[in-house]
Amino acid sequence: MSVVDKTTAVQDNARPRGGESWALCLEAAETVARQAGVVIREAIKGEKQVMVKSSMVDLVTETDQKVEKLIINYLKQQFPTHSFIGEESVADGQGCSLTNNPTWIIDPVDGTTNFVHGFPFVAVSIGLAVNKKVEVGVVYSCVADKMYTARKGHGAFCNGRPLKVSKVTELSRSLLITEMGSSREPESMAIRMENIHNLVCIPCHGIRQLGSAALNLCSVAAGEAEAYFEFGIHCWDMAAGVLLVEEAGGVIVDTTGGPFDLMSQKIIAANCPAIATSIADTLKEVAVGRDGMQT
Ligand code: LIP
Repeated sequence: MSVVDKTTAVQDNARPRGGESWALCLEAAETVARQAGVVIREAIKGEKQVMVKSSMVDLVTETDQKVEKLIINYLKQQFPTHSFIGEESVADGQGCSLTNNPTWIIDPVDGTTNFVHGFPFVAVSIGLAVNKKVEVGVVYSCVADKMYTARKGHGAFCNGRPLKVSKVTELSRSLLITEMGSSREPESMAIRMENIHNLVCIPCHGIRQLGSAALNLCSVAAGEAEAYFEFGIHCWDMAAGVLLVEEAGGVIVDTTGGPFDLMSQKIIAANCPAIATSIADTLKEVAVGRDGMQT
């Protein structure tokens, strides 16, 4: 490939098809995440219209739906050639196929159960994937007013301060995070509990369940926990947070220890390969679906 071709190729890779720069995309995501955060903060302590989705504990509110429309309308106006995957749009029957086109992957209120109860661990999560790789990630912890941002190759930040993962390298000295998820199917519950039991008995220092995948990933990126793992979550829960962990020096793998797949509904995010491998070696697999296969 000639020098000119290589230069062109690099420039093409550096910009989505529409020619927008990553900085512009990050700025737009931050702006609309902050606007969404105002709506969530105003609603979190009020009366809510609560509905259920895949199970009695898989909740959605009118705020989730309103905030997702706000985010998509704003980004569509800025980037009309881009595609969108939103949690509540998918729940309403829209597609969930991740193509090579620049695609915004959005969870308007990550931690909806927390939101319903007024528990403040809630976030707006907005990721941008191009050629199926996340290039931009924004997670806004709107009650705490913490804006987590990352661009691939440019580091991860919280309110502008650099994020770095923990330096701990042994599972026995680790604080872990996981979730029970939104399935109460007895067999999968039993495996989840067995996984928690086996890790606690290593012993690790502790296991936390705080109800937001996006903020769990931010905790790993910020060095506040060594790892987070979960079975049964979706691309919109993970897209922004996985980039934050990677840009903060961490690793993202499948629950088997193999390569991570954003659509696989399972994840291990860790501060280092050694801890990721120790967790993968301990986990028993929980049967989950695959995003984009929704009927
Ligand atoms: C939640 C995730 C969490 C998972 C819950 C739920 P939501 O996302 O953040 O990790 O355990 O079941 O999926 O539904 O609040 O956007």
